[in-house]
Amino acid sequence: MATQFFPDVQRIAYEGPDSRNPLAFKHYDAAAVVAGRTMAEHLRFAVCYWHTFRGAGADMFGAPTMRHRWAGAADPMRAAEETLEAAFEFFTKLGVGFWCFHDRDIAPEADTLAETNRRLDRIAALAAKLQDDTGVRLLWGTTNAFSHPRFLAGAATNPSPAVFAYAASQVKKAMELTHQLGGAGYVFWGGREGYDMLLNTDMRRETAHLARFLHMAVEHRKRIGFGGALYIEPKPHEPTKHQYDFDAATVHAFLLANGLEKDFKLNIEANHATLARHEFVHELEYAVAHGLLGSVDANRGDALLGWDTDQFPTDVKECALAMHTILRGGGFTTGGLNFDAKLRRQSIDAVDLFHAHIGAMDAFARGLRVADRMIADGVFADFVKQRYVGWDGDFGQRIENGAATFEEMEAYTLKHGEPALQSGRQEMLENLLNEYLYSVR
Ligand code: XUL
Ligand code: CO
Repeated sequence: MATQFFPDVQRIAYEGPDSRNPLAFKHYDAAAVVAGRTMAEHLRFAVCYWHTFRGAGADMFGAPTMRHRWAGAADPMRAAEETLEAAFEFFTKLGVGFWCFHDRDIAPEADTLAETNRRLDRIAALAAKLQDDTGVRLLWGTTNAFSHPRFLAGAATNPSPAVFAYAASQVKKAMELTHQLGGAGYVFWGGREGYDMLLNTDMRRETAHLARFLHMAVEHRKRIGFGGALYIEPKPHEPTKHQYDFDAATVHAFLLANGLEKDFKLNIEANHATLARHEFVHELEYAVAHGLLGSVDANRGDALLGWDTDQFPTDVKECALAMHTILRGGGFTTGGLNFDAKLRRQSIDAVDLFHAHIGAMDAFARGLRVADRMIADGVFADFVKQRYVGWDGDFGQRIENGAATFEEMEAYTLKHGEPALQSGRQEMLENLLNEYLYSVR
């Protein structure tokens, strides 16, 4: 591919931990084998199209600060094509295996649905060609049913069935394109599926409509033979005051209540977890515990700002704990680590996009190595096993298997008296984690 949009950057190489080259990997060595798989296979990095190529630094208080070379064409379709070409040049130079998009990121919306879909077909044909040329694959596709004013009161949960129908038409098309491009998954993030006030909202009806919408999506997936996974991405609030897909546990309950639990897995986003006042690893652990881990939107928030800042993940400890849970859950199958993250408003150069992704990939590569050592040594797992050892005996097993009664519990307690206490050893384990974090290179 001719270098056009990032002429100053060559393919990013792995140079090892002693390198001081900001445009090289210090830890991410795609072909290095960790626990039987290459780093590339474990981490399945994806670049997101929306922030990386369509974001330009605008915030609630100010205009865009970045002038992207690829966004300058006067004809919006030409600009869309150039953006896609720039994106594939970037994916290739960075050395990521995957990308993710929303329908409205890749092709500008036209005046009618029919014309919008024609534009999407034209861009998807170019995407298919660029995928073939580069070997970069689609991790997942999704629909933007939250930016256009028609979605001011939500999409599937809108008070109007006409808006529900519009959103369904969009998902239909975006899922078909994802299928056509060989996508490994399809994401549902309920952009405005929630409410701003309850006095104007029929919550029971709205959530029932959301379930119906998802059932219709499952039926369409079967009809077109799309074999990719379907994911729901929880988020507690923002843009609405309350989003129905609040967190992993809320979505799980919703899926179970509506007979959808076999058809959906979760796309866990770090910054959405923290907005729900959970640690990122809590959401992952919940998903793994219930067989729901699908994919991850890898980013981070800012503890002092408290909104969805979508920063690039650079906290090695957070990445290590995340990988510790992901690896113990068997690792990714269809999913991966999608950088749903954007540059800070003052990072205005194209090279900043490389710095951001290189740092994030290195942070996860270090996290992977740390997690692998933690698991291989077995110290944390042994501690947990020992902590629950009482449950492995006859008495504990009778309870776990459902054979025991409250009468038996009372008889046991009367006989054995006060239970022995044991320390949870939190500080010892925190110290140990630091040893793993700072001794592994
Ligand atoms: C919004 C968010 C979305 C989804 C896809 O907070 O995370 O970008 O990942 O719609
Ligand atoms: Co996301």
